[in-house]
Amino acid sequence: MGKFWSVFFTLSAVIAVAVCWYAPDYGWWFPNDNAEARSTIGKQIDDLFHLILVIVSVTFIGVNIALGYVLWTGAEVAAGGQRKALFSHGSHALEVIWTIVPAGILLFIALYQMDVWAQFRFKSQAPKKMDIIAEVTARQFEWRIRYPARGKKLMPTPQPDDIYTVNDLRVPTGFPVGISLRSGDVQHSFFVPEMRIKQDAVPKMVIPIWFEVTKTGEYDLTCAELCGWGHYKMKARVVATSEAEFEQWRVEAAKDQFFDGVSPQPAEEVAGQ
Ligand SMILES: [Cu+2]
Repeated sequence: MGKFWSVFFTLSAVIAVAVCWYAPDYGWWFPNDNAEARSTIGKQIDDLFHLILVIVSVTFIGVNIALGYVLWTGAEVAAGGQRKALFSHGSHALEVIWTIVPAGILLFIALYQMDVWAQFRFKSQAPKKMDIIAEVTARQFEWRIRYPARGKKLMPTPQPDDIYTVNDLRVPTGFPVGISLRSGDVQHSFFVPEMRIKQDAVPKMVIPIWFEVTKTGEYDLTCAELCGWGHYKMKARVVATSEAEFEQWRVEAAKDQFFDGVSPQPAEEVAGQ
């Protein structure tokens, strides 16, 4: 039986690597075709993920081969082979090595990812020319979004001509856009998997985030922080369009929102109501 487990643990490493290798072809990997991120920062985050995956894979394979070897030799001893069992009472040298090596690896990862992290999180590293296009307020269990009127800047407090949507975030593509993230109640997390953007929304804090969408399309926005019974349905969409389409949408959304049911609106739109 011992030999079975030694082969099992050694092979599990091989199978895990094979799965990682083939996963992108079968769509088991990140979202999107070819697992390609839909934001500029997303590509860098994927690179970091791959680096960590390589480190973890090498460690996993090494550990499983060692485990397989120990089980194999142990099984031979148990079966009454020539080899004698070795009793160990610990090794200082080994303990120092397996403390220093992981610590060194963690330190390396911490330093290596610093640039990407700073780009995403530090104001000084964010693009200089960037529009804050909307304020997103997470609440149990929906996303409330406030946009400034066309040609205006987003103010910290609501303005009479602001445009509102629920669970529908519109963003232009091709240049960096910013969002002010808030929470109306408990802690939530703004997560757009296709773009690899994730940021906690914390009560009483306004957290700026920015990203540059590289491809037009419709993406999922979900909550990645268990925030109550309705957490599972806290889903919205991000509609990424060209800048012209975004501006057009903003004009139409404002028109709809401020239509009082009486004042002039284009005849066909009124007829279509
Ligand atoms: Cu939530």
